[in-house]
Order: sequence, then C-alpha cells, then structure tokens
Amino acid sequence: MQTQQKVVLSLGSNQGNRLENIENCIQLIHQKIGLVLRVSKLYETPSWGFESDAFYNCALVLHTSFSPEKILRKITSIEKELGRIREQSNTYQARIIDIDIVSIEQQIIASETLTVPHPQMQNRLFVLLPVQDLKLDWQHPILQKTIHEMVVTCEDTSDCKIVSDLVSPIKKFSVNKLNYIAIEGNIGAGKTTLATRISEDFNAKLVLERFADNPFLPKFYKDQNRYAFPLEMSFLADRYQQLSDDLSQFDLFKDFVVADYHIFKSLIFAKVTLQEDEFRLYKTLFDIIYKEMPKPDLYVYLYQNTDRLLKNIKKRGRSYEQEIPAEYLDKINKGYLDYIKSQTDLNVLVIDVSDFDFVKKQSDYLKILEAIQEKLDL
Ligand code: PH2
Ligand code: MG
Ligand code: MG
Repeated sequence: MQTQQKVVLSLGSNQGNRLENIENCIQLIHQKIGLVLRVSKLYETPSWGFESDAFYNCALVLHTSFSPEKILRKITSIEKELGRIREQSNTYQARIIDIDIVSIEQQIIASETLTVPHPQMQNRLFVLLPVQDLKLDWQHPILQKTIHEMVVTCEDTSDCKIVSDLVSPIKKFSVNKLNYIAIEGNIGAGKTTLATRISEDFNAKLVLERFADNPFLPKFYKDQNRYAFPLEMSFLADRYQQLSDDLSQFDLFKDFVVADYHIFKSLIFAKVTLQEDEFRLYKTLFDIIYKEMPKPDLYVYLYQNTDRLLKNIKKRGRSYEQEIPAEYLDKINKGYLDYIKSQTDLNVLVIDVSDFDFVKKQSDYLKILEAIQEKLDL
C-alpha cells in the first residue's frame, strides 16, 4: 500500500532577498504540501529566456498523497504568500518566487493548467543541475532519459554556479535511528495510516496487523460472550506468528521497523472482553508468549476522544464495526492508559490527536513527528 508519491519541484527567485525567499519557500512547502525528503544545492543562474537579474535556483523532492491539481493550488498559494504578484503578460517577469512541478513519478499530465513532466526541463540547466543533486532513480516517462542523460545532451550553455548547501527539512528528524517503533491507539485512532506514512517517509519496514483475516471478529461484534475467547485466542496466535515471522526477517539492529500494533494489545482487549476465569487462562498463555517477543524501543499511543473515534469508524465504513458502542471504546482506552501507567521500562509517548487530521493537514503530521523527536532528544 504505497500511499504517497515523490514529487520533484524546481524553485527560482530573482527579486528581493533571493536566499531568504528560497529558504522560506522550502519551509512552507514542507509545512503545507508534504515532507521534504531532499534538497539540492543552491545555484546562481543567468536568467534564461528573458533579460533580467540572475536567479537563485534549487530543486527538492517531497512525499505527498495530494492530487496534482491540489499540489498546484497549494504551490500557487505559497507563491502568493511569499509576495509574488502575477501580471497579465505573455513574457517572463522578474519574480520573488516561482515554484514549478518538474515530475510526479512516472505520471504524464497534459491538462489546460498543468503539464507534467515540466515541458521545458530538458532545455534548462537551471532545472537539470539541481534535480541531478537529488540523485533520484527516475527516468523521463516520455523522453526515456535519466536526468544525467538530459544534462549531457542539453543545449543550454548558461554558466550555473553552486552558491551553497541548503538545509533539508527532514534532517531535523532522527526517528530512523530507532530500531522498532510501535504505533498504538484505540479502534479508529489512525494507527495504520500513521505507521504507513512514517515507514514511507523514513524508509522503514512496515508491519501491519492482519485484522481483516480474523473470521471471529464480525461474529464477536454480534455475540460478544460467545465469541470473545476464540477471538482473543486467534488474535494472539496470529500476532505472535506475524511478529515472530516478520521481526525475525529483519535485522533489528540495522533495519528500522514500524508496526501498527504491539502484541500487548492482545491482553488489553482480552481484559475487556473476557470473563474473569477465561481471562486467567488467557493470561497464562499470553505471559509465555510475551516473554519471547522483541520489545519496541518507542511505543506511541495515539489518544483520540470517543466522539472522533466513532466518526472515524463510520467514515471508514467496515460494516462489522458500525455497531461498536461508545462504552466499549471507553473501556479499551482505559485499558490502554492503565497499561501505559504500569509500564515503567517501556519508552512511551502519548499524543492527543483528537484535534488532528494528519491525512489532510501536513502541519498536523509534522506535529506528530516533532513530538516523537522531542521524546528522542530527552
Ligand atoms: N524561470 C523562468 C524563465 N527563466 N531563468 C533562470 N535562470 N531561472 C529560472 O528559474 C527561470 C529562468 C520561467 O519560470
Ligand atoms: Mg518557471
Ligand atoms: Mg511557474
């Protein structure tokens, strides 16, 4: 499930404080469009195609799941925010900032408002040289050429000079120094979405729970007493099997693993759903298994209030989840919080995401990464 695409942008400024314009622009893109993964060096380039002052140019690659049209709208609004005023004209104008979409993976777009890959990229060294710095594994989907091949055959002879390095916003995060991070939370809190995104952004191995395969789950929501025990047993068996398979494939000292659950959730749910005597039997087995499992070096609990959870459950529309009562969610949340309190040797971070929308709002996603980073810096 790859949810994000790599988008390459070219930035240019030849008015005002060019360095500041470029730096502010990188930050705004990172805050509003998507995680900026890599930034090229900064170049000074003679203005191409018109008489004007020299430009500062750079390129960057970011991760986003927004549509091309949405990216374009956000780019235009960032240009405006930085003070660009577009005049009605058929010729190029000097500008505080210009942001162009160079490529979106292998997509070819030819609409009235947008052409991707950028139709002039192969003719412009001020685009090709910065993009080359990004060291992407990319081929032009129409010209069938790599960036390096385009640089070699480009007829542009302008003298483009490297001015300095630019800071890549992802550098302030070091989550990838972790070995194993578990994202936890109640039903509908956004565990899978967040785990998937972090794994994509930081090149982690992703371990996702296989809830859909559990045949007892729909039955359980219809008749809790009858199906709680087989449900909890099958979850435990499945999680044990998956984690021991997946985690043994990885080298936990070398690879970085993100999971959307921690095996302990089995016990939390069992405590809520099982009768006392059933729970005692269950716990005996759980303890044996738990000893064997590798422990995450960071455990993130996404707290969300029950109202939001119910809304999220409705929105994702799994039929068997639709009748889950608020009280059940409250009990599960309390189970998690009791567990977290009792864990003194687990590295726990609780984030209240009740007011977050980390799918639609890039700044909310960044708040989560920043909270994780703060925890790591402690
Ligand atoms: N952008 C243009 C036209 N010419 N020349 C340079 N050196 N850098 C630019 O970013 C640039 C240009 C149209 O957007
Ligand atoms: Mg342009
Ligand atoms: Mg433009």
